[in-house]
Amino acid sequence: MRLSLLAAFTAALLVALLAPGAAAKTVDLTVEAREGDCPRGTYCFVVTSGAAEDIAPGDTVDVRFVNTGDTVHEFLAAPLADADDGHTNTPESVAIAESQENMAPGAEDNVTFTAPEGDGLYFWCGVSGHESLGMWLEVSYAEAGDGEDTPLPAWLPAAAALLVALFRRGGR
Ligand SMILES: [Cu+2]
Repeated sequence: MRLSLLAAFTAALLVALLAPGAAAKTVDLTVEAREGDCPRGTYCFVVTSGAAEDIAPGDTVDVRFVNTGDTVHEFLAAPLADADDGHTNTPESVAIAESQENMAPGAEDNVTFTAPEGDGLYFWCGVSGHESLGMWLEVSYAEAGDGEDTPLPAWLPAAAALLVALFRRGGR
């Protein structure tokens, strides 16, 4: 009885360790709306904190959006596949999350959503003309198996094999 409990516990532990893909997590990002100091274009969104590259489908994405510019901006998020290829007029109708509209200079807002299935996310400013000035950002999802998984301890397979052997002997 004691052995079978131990084996069951070990089996549960193995399943937890070997299960593909870590459980959904929360990724906190700070995204700044800028009107200069941009990698491309005049305007831009820049991730100033948080690991956007770690986002995977099913994760909770918690964005702190900060308008550091001198005019109004707003934040929208959509599945990457729904973005306008030319980065000029992605329709607001494809947004899965959005900040307050026309946020004043210096204003902040928090936007939380669940990352949908697909290749990634698209963030853009919904104020007319701003997307075409460069105020957009593409975020590709983390590749499966990247990062978060806990590596297996080297002794675990041997311990599991031993326990299974003991369990089989004890069960007869
Ligand atoms: Cu804007």
